[in-house]
Amino acid sequence: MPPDIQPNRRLNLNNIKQQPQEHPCKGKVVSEDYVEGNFLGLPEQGENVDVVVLQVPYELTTSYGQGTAQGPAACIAASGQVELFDASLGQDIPAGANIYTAPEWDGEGNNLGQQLDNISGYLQPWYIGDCFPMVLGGEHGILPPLVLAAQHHPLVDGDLSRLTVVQIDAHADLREELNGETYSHACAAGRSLDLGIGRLLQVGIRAYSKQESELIQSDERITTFFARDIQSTIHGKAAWSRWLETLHTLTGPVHLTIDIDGLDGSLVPATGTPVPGGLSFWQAIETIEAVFSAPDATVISADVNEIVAQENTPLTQFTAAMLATKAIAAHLKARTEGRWEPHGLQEGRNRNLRESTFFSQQMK
Ligand SMILES: [Mn+2]
Repeated sequence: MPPDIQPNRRLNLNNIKQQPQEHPCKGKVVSEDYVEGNFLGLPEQGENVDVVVLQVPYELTTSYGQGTAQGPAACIAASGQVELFDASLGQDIPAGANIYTAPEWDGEGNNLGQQLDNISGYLQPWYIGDCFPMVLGGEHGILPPLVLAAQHHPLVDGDLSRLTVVQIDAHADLREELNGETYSHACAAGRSLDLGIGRLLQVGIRAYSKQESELIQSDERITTFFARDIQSTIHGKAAWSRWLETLHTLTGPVHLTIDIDGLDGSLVPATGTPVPGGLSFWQAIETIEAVFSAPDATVISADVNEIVAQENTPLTQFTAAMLATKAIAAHLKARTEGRWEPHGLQEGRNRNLRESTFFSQQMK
């Protein structure tokens, strides 16, 4: 494809690690301030942090595919290709905000419990309410340590029953254990319920066990919109409207967790367990926009997980980068419309890891 019909490209997709290219149409460098290693290539602006991009390259229990440990970095590299203009926001990201890409989680911990504690300790300093954490994973097993960190958010205030988790996923992630591991990514939502979250809303679910099906029926904290229903050729539109209406009625603090395998497998072929029959890209976007625009809820954080670096084409990591960008744009819109306000004083960039022994204790 000749370069002169790619006017929107900020970086060449096939050379995402290279320096910014000359813009083929306008004859100038359009991203001269592009910073490699930063989400969207955005330069840093001062000490205050409005949105923090946190990377958790965690992979311990992925059952089928491999490679989630490289996912966050691949997603950040691919984000250089994402347009900064968001039509719903009506302006370019960062829209006056400071988006800070923090150093990635260092992977420390000699066993599963210590690693989960370390993830929680890495995330917790960003959950004091002065900024919006956008977490890139890493396998879905990061969700319980994230929820543990989120209890320190002022709107949760130590009472996780106030927190709603909205989950885009192919899998219910409600298993008691997988291959003997109770903190497997296949148990991420179940362990979050065990931690005490008040409500779990799931969409895109199409791979689940009998036991998970029974739990969905019996546990009134769980509301599940199955992929089969929302994609039905006859009743799909009505089911999709009900999903969006359900999101509109959200109240209190909300965390949005996006397992990219919730999207149709054709969009994210490199993720650990791609599954056919999932959400379209626009259904994922509509879900993100609906969660962030719920009038009585505050989205305190979001994650995009199970990202794997796809070779030959960056489709998987690029799709993940677009979802994370949409979440950031939707957060910035919520700020401008008064649905998100900072709590407490701005603490800047240098935040010390918090000690956690919760998961180590659980596994004793
Ligand atoms: Mn999952």
